[in-house]
Amino acid sequence: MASAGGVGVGAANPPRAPKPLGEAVSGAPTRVYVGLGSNLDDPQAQVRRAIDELAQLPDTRCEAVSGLYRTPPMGPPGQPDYINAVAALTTRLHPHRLLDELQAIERAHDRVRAERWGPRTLDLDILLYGQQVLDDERLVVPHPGIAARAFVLLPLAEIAPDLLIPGLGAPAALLAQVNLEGISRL
Ligand code: A4P
Ligand code: MG
Repeated sequence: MASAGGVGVGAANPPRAPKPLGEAVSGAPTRVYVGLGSNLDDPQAQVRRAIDELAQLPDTRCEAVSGLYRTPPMGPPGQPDYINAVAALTTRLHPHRLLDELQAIERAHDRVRAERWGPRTLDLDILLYGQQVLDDERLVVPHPGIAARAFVLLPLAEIAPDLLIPGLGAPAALLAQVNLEGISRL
């Protein structure tokens, strides 16, 4: 998949000069998993567009993307089914800078923050940032919902079944403990 991370080669597409490492950029490329979800305004198109946008993030390369899954909503009743997917990225962006970029993508999809777990055009969650464990006012990683949510575990297990989730184990093992009812892969 296309990368904006300066990996292009050849005269027509010379590598970008490396950006200076500042506070907002971490030194080491880190494998990150991002969960995508949408249940408004053509959710499939929202998710597909967001996958392209993730691949364009600075200092970031998209390594793998799961299939798209139709999933029953968790949260307030009466909302449409969701489309969910997971993307594996390699990024040099610091976790908070990555969150800023993800929230900018959400805003570009006209995401309105109304009620918790309410319907949305696009939700982007940092599921994992390497093996880091973070817990501050803006960011909790691994994402606290991972272990209990089939709509996260199924696409995650598809692209990284044996991944070690700090404190939790592997997606494939966690998957055995959640309810997969009503979920279909598109
Ligand atoms: N935040 C903290 N940790 C993270 C993280 N690891 N990744 C903070 C992203 N954001 C993180 O998020 C609220 C705040 O969480 C952010 O400002 C960020 O600083 P939000 O997206 O504004 O609010 P929300 O999404 O309504 O709340 P929450 O608790 O994050 O919900 P979730 O966990 O994102 O779940 N049903 C199905 N089938 N599929 C879905 O994808 N998604 C949700 C939302 C509900 N039901 C769903 C699905
Ligand atoms: Mg969220």
